[in-house]
Amino acid sequence: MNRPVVFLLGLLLMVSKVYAQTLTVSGEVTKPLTLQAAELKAMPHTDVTSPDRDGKEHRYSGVPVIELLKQAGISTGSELRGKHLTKYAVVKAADGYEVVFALPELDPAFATRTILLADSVDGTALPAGTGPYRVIVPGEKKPTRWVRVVKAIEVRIAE
Ligand SMILES: Nc1nc2c(c(=O)[nH]1)N[C@H]1C(S)=C(S)[C@@H](COP(=O)(O)O)O[C@H]1N2
Ligand SMILES: [Mo]
Repeated sequence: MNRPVVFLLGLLLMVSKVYAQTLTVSGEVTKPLTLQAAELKAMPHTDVTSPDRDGKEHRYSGVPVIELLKQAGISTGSELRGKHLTKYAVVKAADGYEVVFALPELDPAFATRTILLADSVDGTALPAGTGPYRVIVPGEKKPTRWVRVVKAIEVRIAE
């Protein structure tokens, strides 16, 4: 292959790699976000331990979903009342899979568990097909909402 072609292919690979690790937070927020991997990595991380499908405990590390929503400007804590209580977050994956969380499920002023956007398990990055980001819902009896390959979080308001 000639040099310009190799260069273009390399560029395409780089762009697609960056895109694959980008997370957007959009919808009914005051500051829509497009977070690059480096920005997410730099945010304060929290650990949660939860049994996996295999029944074994694993330690997940990541950013609490509520922190991402806060950065996008949603109302939390004592401000999470009235009309704000009709808001919910839709977590969307690369394969089109989507699940919903009501805001109080995510807000530490209400919830007893931390729902995490994890980027590592037991100290290593999540494998392809699961990561770079996966939602962890500790203690939930089914892993149905443990969304793999999260691409976007969209806040909506119930009609
Ligand atoms: N992106 C995405 N995440 C997903 C799913 C899916 O189809 N796509 N399935 C869910 C369901 S129904 C289950 S049971 C768990 C399975 O998790 P595992 O692949 O780690 O066993 O992933 C959840 N997360
Ligand atoms: Mo499932």
